[in-house]
Amino acid sequence: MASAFIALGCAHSLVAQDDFVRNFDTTAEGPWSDVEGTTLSVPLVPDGAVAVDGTPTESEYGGFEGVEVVPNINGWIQNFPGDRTWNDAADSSFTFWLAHDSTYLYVGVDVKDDVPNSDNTNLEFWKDDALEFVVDALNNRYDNNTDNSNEAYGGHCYVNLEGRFSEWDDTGGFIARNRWSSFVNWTYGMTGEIFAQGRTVVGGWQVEVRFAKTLFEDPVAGNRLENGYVMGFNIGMDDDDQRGSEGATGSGERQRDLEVQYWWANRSRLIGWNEGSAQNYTAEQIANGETEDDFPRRIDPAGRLAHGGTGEIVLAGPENGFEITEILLTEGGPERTVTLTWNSLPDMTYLIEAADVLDQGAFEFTGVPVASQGLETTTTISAPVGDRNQFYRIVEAD
Ligand SMILES: [Ca+2]
Ligand SMILES: [Ca+2]
Ligand SMILES: [Ca+2]
Ligand SMILES: [Ca+2]
Repeated sequence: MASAFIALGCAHSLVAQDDFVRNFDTTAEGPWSDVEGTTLSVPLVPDGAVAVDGTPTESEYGGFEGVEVVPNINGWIQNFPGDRTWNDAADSSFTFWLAHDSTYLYVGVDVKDDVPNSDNTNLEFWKDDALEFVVDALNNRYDNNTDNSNEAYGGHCYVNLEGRFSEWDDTGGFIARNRWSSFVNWTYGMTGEIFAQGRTVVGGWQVEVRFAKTLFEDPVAGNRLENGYVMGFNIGMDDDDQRGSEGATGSGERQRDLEVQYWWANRSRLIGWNEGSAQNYTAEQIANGETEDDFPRRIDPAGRLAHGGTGEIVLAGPENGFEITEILLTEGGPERTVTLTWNSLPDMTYLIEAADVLDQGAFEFTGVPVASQGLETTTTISAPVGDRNQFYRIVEAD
């Protein structure tokens, strides 16, 4: 009786997961639309520290804490194809790491996937096991479609599980279509502006991608990917489990090769906000959020490829390291307080420690742990009264 009951339970949960990806509310807010949760600080690492060899290690990526994306936990699920299907994290989920050096932006990805497969051509890598990227290089957050906006810098592209690039003609060695960083005369390869290396591993596959910063730097705008520059960035996943009819090796039991497509970020965006409407506003008006009154803001299920749906990455500079940036002593009444501000990482918890003398062994925890408030965190604690020194240090708790 016990084993029959367990078998029934398993069958039921498989059906439930398929229902979940088909009934997923593509307009709902969630971790994918949380602004703080979809803002990541990208560590600056020494030139050449990342080996693009298909094996991402945490140390290569400057201690960046890998971001895991799972469809039913925090990934936004595309409402296509109609018979989309997903079982569990072992069927498809991924963890990604980001880092940059003086020349390149790096993305390392570890993918859980039960059936690694790529049997379509570069232009159709979305029908294979592939990563998708959307880059909003100037972070204008337009409500556009990067499949037809032919971005001058950035845009939409795919990298398959072998590390091959959607916009490149592997045979001819030239750009296959001009919709990705179309103002840049880029090449793909070990010495090119784009290079990636992938390999299958037990339970899935791993890829590392290297993008030259020049792909995203507009000489007219003068943006440089350094020292805290903020850029729109999104990463998505396509799963082909060799059961479709579109590639060379599928079994044909499904019509589509694509079983599920999901994204790390899909933020709400100003519907209709585009290059044309931006000309009616000054940079100051945009910065002050005056556009919020003139355009409705929501998540657009059909707009997953828009700039406005992307998350944001902050290209940390050497001065964006972990340090206390401000100390403020407030006196008055019987109480004295000190307000500390420091550069923080999202999702981190911090401990404030204090000492009477500047001696590493003298520091003691002052009280309650402080949850990160994003890329900058501030907290106020009581300070000792009287004419004496007090030293503070901030410690990462996890
Ligand atoms: Ca590596
Ligand atoms: Ca799979
Ligand atoms: Ca395929
Ligand atoms: Ca697969």
